[in-house]
Amino acid sequence: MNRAEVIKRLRSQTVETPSWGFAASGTRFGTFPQPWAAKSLEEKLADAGQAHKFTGILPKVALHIPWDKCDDWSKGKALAAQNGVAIGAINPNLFQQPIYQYGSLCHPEASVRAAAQAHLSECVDIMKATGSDALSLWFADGSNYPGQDDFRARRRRLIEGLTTCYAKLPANTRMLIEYKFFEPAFYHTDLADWGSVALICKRLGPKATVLVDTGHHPQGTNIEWIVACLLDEGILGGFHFNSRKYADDDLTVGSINPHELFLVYNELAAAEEDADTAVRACAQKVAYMFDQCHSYKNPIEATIQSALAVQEAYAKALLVDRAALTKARNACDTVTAEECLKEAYSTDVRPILKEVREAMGIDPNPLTAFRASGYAEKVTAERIKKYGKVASAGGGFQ
Ligand code: AFD
Ligand code: MN
Ligand code: MN
Repeated sequence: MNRAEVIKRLRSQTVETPSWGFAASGTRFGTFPQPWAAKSLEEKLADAGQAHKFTGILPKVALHIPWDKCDDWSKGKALAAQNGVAIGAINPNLFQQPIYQYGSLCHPEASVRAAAQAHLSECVDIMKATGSDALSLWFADGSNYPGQDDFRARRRRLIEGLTTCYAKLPANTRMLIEYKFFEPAFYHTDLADWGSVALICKRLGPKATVLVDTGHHPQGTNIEWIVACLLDEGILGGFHFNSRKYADDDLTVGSINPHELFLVYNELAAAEEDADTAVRACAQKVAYMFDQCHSYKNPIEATIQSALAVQEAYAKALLVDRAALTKARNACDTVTAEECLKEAYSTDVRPILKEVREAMGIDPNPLTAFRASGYAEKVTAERIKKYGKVASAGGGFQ
């Protein structure tokens, strides 16, 4: 791909930020004081606006309901616009209320499933009010012990509930169904892997797609292969990008294994050029999103770091010599094929990214520029004044 085309692709790259990524976060062992953290939707949108202002590639913000509930969504949309961003995917919360202890759509009790369905309908209404084109679904449903519940009965209940929700999706929208192999359930999770979601998506129809959260796989899983399979089936809906060392750590994407991120982008870049129009269409519609928590970092700085990481990965993936790679693969020339990827991965893409940012009117060093802006210090002082010294939350070993 020539330099001009690479620059054109990089200028069109976008990733959605998670509203919850700007709020305070912690673990089940406690939440430490994060005085810079956003609490209100207003503050989250302001912080997301800063991340977009300094990177130019983060124009939309995914919301989590009820955390981000707004009594007038025309005001919510206007608030987003005032900060230079727009509302993105809507994430229902079917995992925090006590009634969901034994599941939501999979729950044995019809009244609990009805409550979950009502919440999904509420989120569909919010999609209509905000113009969101994606319902991002993660179910914590699962069990902790052998025999606790009937796997197939749960699966039937889940399919029934998703079928009902699917029928309510507004035109030109879709559901992104996320899988996760464990946590909070420890014995089984009802949507545990890409296959369990893909089978259900195929039953539901073309508006149902698979969401790949890069922290949701067992150690050593070949995520780039999963991405290739989902692209080939035309059911890859999107990503929740983050990094992990051991589990669903929600660390800054690219911080632990940037090579894996490059290999994922390599599959995406290849699919964007695929001869199969359905594969190309799927690749071009992928919803790129972060899903990260930053208890040790200023969330805006961490989000800027994340944007730089995905820009770097995509730039390198675009530099792969696809013709040489295909020729080497067809000749079973393993070393040459491998070297095609290594050549791209080892390319210093900072000069091309500098050119991209300058063309976009963005400081070539987004993190330095944000730090120099003084925004973090300003809002931290405001939030300490407004909320007082942030006490650490209860829960876990205190
Ligand atoms: C948790 C879950 C999942 C979900 C996210 C937002 O593991 O990744 O997408 O919360 O609801 O990280
Ligand atoms: Mn996720
Ligand atoms: Mn997760």
